[in-house]
Amino acid sequence: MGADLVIINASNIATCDEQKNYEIIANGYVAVKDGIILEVNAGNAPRELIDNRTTIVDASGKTVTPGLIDAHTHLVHGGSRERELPLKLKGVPYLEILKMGGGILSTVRHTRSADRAELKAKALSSLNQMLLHGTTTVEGKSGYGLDFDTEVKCLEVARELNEQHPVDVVSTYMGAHAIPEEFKGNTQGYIDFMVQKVMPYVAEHKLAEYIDVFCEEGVFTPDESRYILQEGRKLGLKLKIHADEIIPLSGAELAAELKAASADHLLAASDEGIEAMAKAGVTAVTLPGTSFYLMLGKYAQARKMMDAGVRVAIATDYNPGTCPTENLQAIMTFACFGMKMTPEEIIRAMTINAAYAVDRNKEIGSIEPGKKADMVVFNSPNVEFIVYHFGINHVDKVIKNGKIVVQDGKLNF
Ligand code: IZC
Ligand code: ZN
Repeated sequence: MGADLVIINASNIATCDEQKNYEIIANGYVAVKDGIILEVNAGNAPRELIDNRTTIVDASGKTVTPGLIDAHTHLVHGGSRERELPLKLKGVPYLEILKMGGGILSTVRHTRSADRAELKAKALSSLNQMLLHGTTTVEGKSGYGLDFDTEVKCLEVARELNEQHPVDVVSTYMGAHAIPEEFKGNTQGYIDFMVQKVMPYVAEHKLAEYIDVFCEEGVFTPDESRYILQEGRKLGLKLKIHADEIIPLSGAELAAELKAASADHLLAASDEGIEAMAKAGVTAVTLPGTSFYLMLGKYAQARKMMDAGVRVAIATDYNPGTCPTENLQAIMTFACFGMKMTPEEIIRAMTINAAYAVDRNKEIGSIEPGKKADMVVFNSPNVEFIVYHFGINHVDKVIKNGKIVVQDGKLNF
């Protein structure tokens, strides 16, 4: 019996296989059976892999990578924030816009007033964009409802989309994204509300796998963040933290102390925090598109983190304020020029390293026998070209669980 699908003649296959030092195979093939990778190797596919029912994908002149994993997005939300552009251009800082009731709080108003169908249609359209650009697994946070009903509604929308759409959605509860207007001046009251009312429901109904906190000046302090995350852990949620995005608050140190799965942003992370993350095995999720979009003139020190032994992932941070794009390929270019990462490092950061950030490294993130057959075929002779020729979509095909779900750059499911 042959394989279900075989990719042949691939100019380059970036396997991202850790055991094989993330090898790149020139002129190779990949065989898939029952949605799982069967074989990947250099040369021609052995004859016994192919019978008259096998789908053949000719990848001459093309590059194959694992399906991209976007490990940090704010997927479900209402509205958009392009009207804040003039303020941004005048130099009003992000945290200032938030203090004025804009920013996240503006999206909270839009999200609360949107009905379920609207939220779902918008997030569905984002998932389609992600898939078209090569993303096969995405982490999605709540955090634009803040009240019980809207948070639950957004998490339920994410769950429905996970069931209905080819892209896998890993859900995170992020009620601790801002202090809602009804709790203004009463952060502790809001924390108690989350811990007593929302988090037990979210955990009991398995609406999220992770909990995340925006640990930032004017939002949640490190002590408040620690408390919220610890309460989440007691309920069985895994931990993520928005750490040291703008003001250094020792968020990286906190992530290490709590052995969080990931610490995200990290622009202002201290050297001690980076060291501590390396020791604790916390994955750094860097978000260079956000650095660009906030006009910070500063990127996370990915090179320093890698040298210190931290596993570095890269994600979009897709959200309506600080990085309104679903396109991980665009982020590759920001990562290269902003963080001085090589194209090979960038592909790993969006595949196997990102798989660690969502605790899926045993199932996805590399092209090796036994892993899920999530792969992208790029119209590109090598990985460098994808990063170099920027602002366009290089995707030819996306394969999800062994099925071709994007064909000739178009949705096919
Ligand atoms: O909507 O501004 N940083 N959360 C923390 C965001 C950015 C998203 C937003
Ligand atoms: Zn974020």
